[in-house]
Amino acid sequence: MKTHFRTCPLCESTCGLELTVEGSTVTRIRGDKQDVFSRGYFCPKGRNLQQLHEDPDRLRRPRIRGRGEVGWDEAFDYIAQRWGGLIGEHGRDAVALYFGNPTAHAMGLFYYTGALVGSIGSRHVFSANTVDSVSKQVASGLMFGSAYSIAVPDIDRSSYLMIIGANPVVSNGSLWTTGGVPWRMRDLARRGGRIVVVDPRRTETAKIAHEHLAIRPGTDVYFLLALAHTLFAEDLVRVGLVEPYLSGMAELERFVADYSPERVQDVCRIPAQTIRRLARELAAAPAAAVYGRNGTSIQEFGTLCAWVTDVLNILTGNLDRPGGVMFPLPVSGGPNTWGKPGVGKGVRLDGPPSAVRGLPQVLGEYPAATMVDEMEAGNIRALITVAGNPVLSLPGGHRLGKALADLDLMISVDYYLNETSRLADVILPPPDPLQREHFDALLYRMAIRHVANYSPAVFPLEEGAMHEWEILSRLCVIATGGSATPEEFDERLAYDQAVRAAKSVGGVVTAEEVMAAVAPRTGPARLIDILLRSGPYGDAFGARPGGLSLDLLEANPHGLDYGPLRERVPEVLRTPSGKIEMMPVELEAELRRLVRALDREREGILLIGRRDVRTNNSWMNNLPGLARGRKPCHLHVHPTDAAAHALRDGAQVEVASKTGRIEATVHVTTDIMPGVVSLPHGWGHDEPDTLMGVAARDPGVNANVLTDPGPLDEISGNAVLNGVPVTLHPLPDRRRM
Ligand SMILES: Nc1nc2c(c(=O)[nH]1)N[C@H]1C(S)=C(S)[C@@H](COP(=O)(O)OP(=O)(O)OC[C@H]3O[C@@H](n4cnc5c(=O)[nH]c(N)nc54)[C@H](O)[C@@H]3O)O[C@H]1N2
Ligand SMILES: Nc1nc2c(c(=O)[nH]1)N[C@H]1C(S)=C(S)[C@@H](COP(=O)(O)OP(=O)(O)OC[C@H]3O[C@@H](n4cnc5c(=O)[nH]c(N)nc54)[C@H](O)[C@@H]3O)O[C@H]1N2
Ligand code: SF4
Ligand SMILES: [Mo]
Repeated sequence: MKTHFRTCPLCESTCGLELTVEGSTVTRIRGDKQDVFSRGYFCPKGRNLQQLHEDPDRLRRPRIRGRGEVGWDEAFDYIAQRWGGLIGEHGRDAVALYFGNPTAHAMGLFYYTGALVGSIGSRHVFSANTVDSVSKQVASGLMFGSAYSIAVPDIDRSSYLMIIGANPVVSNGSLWTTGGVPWRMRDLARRGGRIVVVDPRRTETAKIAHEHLAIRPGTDVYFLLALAHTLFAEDLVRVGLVEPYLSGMAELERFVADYSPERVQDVCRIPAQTIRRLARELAAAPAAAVYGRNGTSIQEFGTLCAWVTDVLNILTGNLDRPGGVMFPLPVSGGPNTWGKPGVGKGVRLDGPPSAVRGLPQVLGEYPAATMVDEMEAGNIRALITVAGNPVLSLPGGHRLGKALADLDLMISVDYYLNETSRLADVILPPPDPLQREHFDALLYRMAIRHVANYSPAVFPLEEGAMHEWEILSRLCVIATGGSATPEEFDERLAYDQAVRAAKSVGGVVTAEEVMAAVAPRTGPARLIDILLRSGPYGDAFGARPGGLSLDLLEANPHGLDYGPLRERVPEVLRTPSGKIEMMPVELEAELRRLVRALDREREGILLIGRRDVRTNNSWMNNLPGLARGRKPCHLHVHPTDAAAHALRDGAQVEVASKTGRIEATVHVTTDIMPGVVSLPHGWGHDEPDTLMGVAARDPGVNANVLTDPGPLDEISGNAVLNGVPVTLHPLPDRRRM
């Protein structure tokens, strides 16, 4: 019997887990009480991690459509044979890449997907980020200069938390790495702090908050602007120490002057006096944070919501203040620790336009919503998906399914034969999380303490398995037409990083010395070691003895904690002006769009999403331990709307939108506000030729049949998946037929 400690890789919370292992079996998983960050907190997904390891449906060998399971060499030979002809005939841009959410959670994916983009050389790069966070990243990029300059609520020292369009009690936090947000919220309340939730649904988070305000979907930006308006109107603006670094205050004040609480109250459905009271509370709190996520990110005005959220944090003196929102100084570095402090190039929002809709590449990617347009037009002939399930995740998923079936070549790097990978010519399955090392390089950039934790693999690779970084390296080798081995490829990647690391530690070592210092490590662990040692707490490859290195982390299985967040303005800024841009000129067109939309007709029923503590987007529905006790994929409807449509609890309903229709079971509840219905995404496990037996027993329906790839948060290209107009039509009750 052996005990292993490791960080859970399933969501952004990065909880420490304690695994009891007997032979090749995990007999128990619980929270690691000694974990420096999560201190024992964990959730049902982490508890069932071993079921992923054991899942008989999880693919262990590559598959070629029509041939079934094959060896790795046969799979890569097949790809190599098809590749040359395809690129020769149609060029590199005919290949698209789609990276899913788990690429943010695995070292082998995080680093080697970048290499894949470079090796393939196609401009058609897509990811789940454009149905998720890109709007927030664009706003942060414009204001602070880098897409990863995300100011996170310093919850442990806060006295007031306003959560708008997020459900962290279920999601465990997003763009906000907390190591257990529910217990930190409870601590905040116990200290006498206040939590306010603004959400169309009385969520699990709203239920533990002091106050819940139901808001009409898609109108958040007006509500937030009215808060800003009140701060100016009532002379409550106190920006604090960031004052010398602010630009655009006068223009901002002029703009928000038009958005009085009285002007927006009917639009948002929140009374003017409540908005005024909230503004006063925010201003009066010793330390407060306004935090928004998916409800405000994946909607029509996602970028503007994120912008005005941070504007409020600035106006109340809470940006860069303990207990307000702060910028982490991440252990493995990031765009706001690299390069010259205090100034930078900002972010690029005007990459080359897409062919069909003329949408610009933003932060190096096109909106995933438009991938289907380019496929239908024949501009994309091949697709590589890595850790993604776009058929269930992207708007108009069913239309995408048809387009995928018509591609000349499709490759999926994935665990499962699911709704997307069933359409692939080749599936390349990676080893499960327990067979690989783990380090959250990306998520620590948004963590509320300066923590670091490294987890070696629990089990060796299963026979016949291949490391994910090696799978991606072999694809890179094929794409570059090179004769290099994956090991040589990895060597080059590490050397490039060593060159940058040598520079960033101020030339005390050469790249060759960096490579020697991190030997004999290879693969992602070597890349992490280079980043850690050249990072803000690193040992600079020996020049700063006692500093951080992977060796040091291996000796500390519960992680290391370098303390709470610290003030970082102005050094954190990477804007060309060296200022915090409160009124970025790039937002002009969006602000005009916002002004036009204010007087729009706002009747009818709007669809929003929902998450469950026992699901993880589309992909963990095959684990029996999570299927048990999971809330079903039902449509939540308010009693008023149910009565108006002659719907009873348990009835069948047809939900129709501009793009499609689905049938669902109704759950009547006062937890949802009138005029809004909610359906979770990531369901619809009844497609033919999939291999997910447990998920198929309770398949649910694909909510993204109803969402529309057309409308976008225009500046960022973020999809609009919340606030989708739908109609309801009762169906005959199947159970009684
Ligand atoms: N258990 C579980 N955890 C997860 C995931 C999961 O699938 N399951 N997914 C992970 C991923 S990929 C992410 S990105 C995060 C997301 O993390 P969160 O954003 O915290 O999670 P959501 O449940 O999407 O929360 C969005 C909230 O916005 C509300 N909402 C919808 N439309 C609007 C609107 O127009 N205005 C306002 N104010 N609110 C609105 C919804 O009712 C919902 O409560 O969660 C992560 N964690
Ligand atoms: N209507 C609606 N749609 C939404 C959302 C919403 O709130 N409402 N949320 C959006 C959000 S926030 C997100 S992030 C996207 C998610 O969109 P996607 O990332 O496309 O979908 P996932 O369901 O996360 O699928 C992950 C895939 O990766 C595989 N996988 C898991 N781990 C690994 C791994 O380590 N390696 C490899 N190679 N494969 C792995 C799984 O089997 C699965 O096929 O969905 C978006 N779609
Ligand atoms: S909250 Fe997230 S990181 Fe923690 S155990 Fe659950 S899935 Fe894993
Ligand atoms: Mo996400």
